[in-house]
Amino acid sequence: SSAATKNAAYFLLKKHVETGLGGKAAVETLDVSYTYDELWSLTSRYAGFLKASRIDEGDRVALLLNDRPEYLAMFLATQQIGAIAIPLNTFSKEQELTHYLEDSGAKLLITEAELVARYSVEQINEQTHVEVVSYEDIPTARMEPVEDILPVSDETIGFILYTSGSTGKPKGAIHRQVSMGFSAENFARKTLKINDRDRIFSSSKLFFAYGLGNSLYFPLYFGATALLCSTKAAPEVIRDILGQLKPTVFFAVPAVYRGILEGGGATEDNFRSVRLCVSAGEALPIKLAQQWCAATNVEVLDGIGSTEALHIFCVSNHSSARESYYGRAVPGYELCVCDESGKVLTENAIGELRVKGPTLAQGYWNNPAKTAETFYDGSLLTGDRYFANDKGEYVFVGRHGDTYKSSGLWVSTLEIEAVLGELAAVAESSVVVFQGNDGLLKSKAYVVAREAESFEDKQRVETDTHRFLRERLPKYKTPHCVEALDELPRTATGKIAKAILRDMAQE
Ligand code: 3SK
Repeated sequence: SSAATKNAAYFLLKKHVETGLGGKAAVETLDVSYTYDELWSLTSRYAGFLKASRIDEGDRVALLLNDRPEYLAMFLATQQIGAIAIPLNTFSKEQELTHYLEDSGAKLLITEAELVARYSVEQINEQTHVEVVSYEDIPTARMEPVEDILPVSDETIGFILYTSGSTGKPKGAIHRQVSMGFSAENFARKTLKINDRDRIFSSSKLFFAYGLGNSLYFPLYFGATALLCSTKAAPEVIRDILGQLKPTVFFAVPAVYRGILEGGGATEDNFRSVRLCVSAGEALPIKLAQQWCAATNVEVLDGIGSTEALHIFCVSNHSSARESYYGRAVPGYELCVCDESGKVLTENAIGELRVKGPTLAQGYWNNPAKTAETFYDGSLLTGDRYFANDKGEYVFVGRHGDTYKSSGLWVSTLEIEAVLGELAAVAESSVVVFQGNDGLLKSKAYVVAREAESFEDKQRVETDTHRFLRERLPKYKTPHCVEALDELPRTATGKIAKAILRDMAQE
């Protein structure tokens, strides 16, 4: 069945205007604030602009914007008229940008002056034939608002999120409009208890699947307030946001939690308005979760999600002492651990995690081969390695490539990283698997030393760390070597760039 109420522009925005919430703040930044009425007014004018630009149902509209209220309005305008939004990473290199635009066949790229200045628009234009418009140039005051909301069905595609796997070019995960409501109901309502009194801040940006939920469809679904920041969420910016905008729910990735802790910003006073913290993107080291909770007196939930699943499907709370990364299925999701043939494994056997749930992508845009590899029989094949324990918990052993067999026994790089977390001299670490010249898989530990300036200091940290690992771990689990770096390489979404470290480790 088709209905206008199934359209995300209705259930995230117009519904609140119709039910008397129009005067409430929908979105705030350190400089501006929009009520639900004002956000609807901007959205409907943007819908008018898209129509005037000959954007029809199913057309792709790429969004290369910093986190700002106009982003929410433009995204919702695409949904309102049945177009497909493509949020793009604002740190994209020109070649990546060209790939996203070409692969998606976007007709229009909405961007902003600051970002467009980084690229050669003529070249992009020549290669992709996309029309490039900065939001600052859209004459909203003169635009005729579109009041109607297109009726959509459960299958209507709302947006495509590009994700880089370990191999090949980034792939576009195709998501339905209704999935935003399902994720809000299952994770935001049932797990996080988000409600209309919440003020939500996410240091992860809207172009990232995690940030899109945190800053767009979670707050708007509940008539809560999204708190946005158009610049990088550096610790001093976060301090201002905490002080002035007083979030109640705080979303970040582990590197941000670590940065705030190390910069001395994780205090009860700074986080007084926050009732809940959420981490995702990569595993939150247990020690970090405990330090965070002790310093701020706010619990931090650790979620596992993926672009293909849209948001978090497995969640854990290891603020209390736990030894491993474990989680329980978010309501509405079914998890199982399978072998390569798809057979469900018994308790404690390591295999691949498969996920079923209402928010899985429909597949990858233009890529039936990768779709068939990743989506099978209604399940998402995550490539991540887990075992299920006897308490119904799923214990994370590592992402694809984080586990390997040494002397015939499974080794998880996460376990080695947890041991490294005990070393006071080590601020951060990442352990990667690589193939040695002898053809065998080995691991290498990269560490960032807390106070090591000179080459000699670093060498000492490497030797001490390796000795410590040899003492604490059986031989088959001990990394082949240790290297101290000034900092760990990171992806645009804040994850440790393991692919770069794997390349560096290759002998
Ligand atoms: O990449 C992830 O780990 C992730 C986590 C939560 C929500 C969405 C994503 C993509």
